[in-house]
Amino acid sequence: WLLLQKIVKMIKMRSDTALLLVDVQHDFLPGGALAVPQGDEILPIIAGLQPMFDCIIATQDWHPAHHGSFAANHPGTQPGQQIQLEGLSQILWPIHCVQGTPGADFPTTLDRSRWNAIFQKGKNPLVDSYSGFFDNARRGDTGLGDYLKQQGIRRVFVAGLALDYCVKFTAMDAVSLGFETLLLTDATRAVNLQPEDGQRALEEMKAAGIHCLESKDLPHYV
Ligand code: VGL
Ligand code: ZN
Repeated sequence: WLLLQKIVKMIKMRSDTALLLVDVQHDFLPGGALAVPQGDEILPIIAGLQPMFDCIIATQDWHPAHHGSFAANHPGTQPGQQIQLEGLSQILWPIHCVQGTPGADFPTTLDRSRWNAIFQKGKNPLVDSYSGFFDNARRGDTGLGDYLKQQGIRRVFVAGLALDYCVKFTAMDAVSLGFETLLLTDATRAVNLQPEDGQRALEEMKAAGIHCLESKDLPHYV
């Protein structure tokens, strides 16, 4: 038992490190309103990652029913179409992650008791919010950046859904705020409205200084 404890301790990340779980919610999983293909494959991987981290933060897409990113709120439009929303280019989505609905909740297979905080985003109906830090206009701030700094976090590992939207935007904001940012490529999946979107997101992230790795390589980053 002591030996086991020792091994578990050995694979703990340093205390300046956090795991950021982006929008791991029912509506982004198979069967959900905005299902990400193979999104469920990341669940056992995340479950395996969690014990290595003492600081785990989840983000939660949390829209009012009248949110401007929903095609249903713009008569005559379809999901996937692009519009201008308050001067910003906006892709229209199916109704998803409405506050208080089961689709906005987290799967019970994830041990939420080990999460230090949940940051909700997308509450302002006039602007979408892909990133866990700022809205797409970069005006609204969820407080996640200040929270991480207060906790002494300097390095973040990012996982979740979807790679080409909320994961990319969250990781890009993290690196822009000065956090060493690493993407766990096996613990994310892309929507791929266009077939290459996921691949393009990876390239953009690498160009911004985000390091990409697989979970199996985490022991090299303790
Ligand atoms: C997301 C589209 C709309 C995401 C959220 O979590 O990637 N994508 N809202
Ligand atoms: Zn959303």
